Amino acid sequence: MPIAFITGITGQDGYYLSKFLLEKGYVVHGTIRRSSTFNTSRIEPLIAKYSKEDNLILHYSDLLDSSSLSTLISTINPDEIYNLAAQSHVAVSFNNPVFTTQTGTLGSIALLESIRSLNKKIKFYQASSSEMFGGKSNEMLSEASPFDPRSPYAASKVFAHNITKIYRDSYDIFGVNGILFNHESPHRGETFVTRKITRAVSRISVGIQSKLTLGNLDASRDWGFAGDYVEGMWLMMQHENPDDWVLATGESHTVKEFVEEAFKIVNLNSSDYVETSEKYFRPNEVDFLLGDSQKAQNELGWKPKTSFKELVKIMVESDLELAKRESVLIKEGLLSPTWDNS
Ligand code: NAP
Ligand code: G4F
Repeated sequence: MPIAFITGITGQDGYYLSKFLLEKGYVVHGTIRRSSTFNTSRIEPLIAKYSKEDNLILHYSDLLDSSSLSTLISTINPDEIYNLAAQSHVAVSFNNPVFTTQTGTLGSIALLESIRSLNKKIKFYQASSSEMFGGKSNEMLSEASPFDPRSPYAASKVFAHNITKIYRDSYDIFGVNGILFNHESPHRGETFVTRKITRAVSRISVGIQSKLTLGNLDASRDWGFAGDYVEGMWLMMQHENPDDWVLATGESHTVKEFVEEAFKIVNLNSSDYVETSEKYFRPNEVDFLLGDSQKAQNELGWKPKTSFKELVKIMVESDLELAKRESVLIKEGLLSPTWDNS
């Protein structure tokens, strides 16, 4: 059975990728961070299903602890490493620039060094990002487009992207960069804009929230479904030669369009509930992202399966179920709503 090692297994992509690999028959090892509260909620169903047979094994580690990463790689000797861990929130990266940069850069080089010294046959996937492009024009962006990072997060991703290429070219290591445009799901973190919107719309619809406060409504993103994108990550690792590939839908929508589509699903008018606040604007904005995934389509046979409208619907419907459960708990006095004004 092939063995995969995933950093960031507790995140959105970590959940979808480990599910995908486990269903393919992989043994999956993942790193989790020690935390004072549980941080494994996304992967609990996978733990219940796969850990008894030792197909899913979790290890305490941190991207800043290179010795623990190296010990794990030498003990597990995986076939494939997927480096998904990151402080992945762009706005937070302006407040925590050193931590974001350390996590985004040191982890990738520590993993690549482990591969170089322990076993050069181990394949390496780096989670690169469309944020690296900067988004100052309305052009379609591909693997050939220049990088122009606009946040500490994006700058750290450029470093990790470049060091992956450097190890590939210098040491003949199978290192790939997946340049992924925004991808979302019901498992998306709740402070990213799509999930913030679908959580609020659902709570407003069941009467337990009164407004939705956002930042820049004009920013435009190429939004796909995370479940589609993890298949692309795996396909990159199965390609004959390592390379860089863009995964994107080829459609860009503004935050305002996402908001309107989400409210339409619950038959409400967004203008009755949405307000903006300076608090959610960033010191520097990526205005427009639109990706060209032709190379991945031609070389990997990958293509996005979920449309923008389907994505919004999947997320709103899932969050409606959550909101209904919250509504019951509020009525029973077991939960206090804290989300208005957040
Ligand atoms: P996510 O939900 O924020 O998950 C991030 C993961 O990284 C979590 O498991 C988190 O652990 C872990 N982590 C954070 N800091 C760490 C550290 N110092 N050491 C070890 N683990 C750490 O992100 P995602 O949406 O799944 O994205 C996965 C990767 O793809 C990230 O690298 C992201 O930057 C990149 N990316 C995402 C998108 C997108 O649209 N989703 C697009 C392009 C690239 P905790 O659970 O303990 O916090
Ligand atoms: O959902 P966001 O926070 O995602 P962002 O900044 O595009 O980054 C995500 O995608 C990247 C790929 O391009 C990943 F690399 C990264 O890790 C992350 O997953 O914000 C999207 C847009 C921004 O322009 C932001 O200014 O939405 C705008 N926005 C407007 N109001 C808001 C809000 N964003 C957030 N998080 N919260 C708001 O209230």
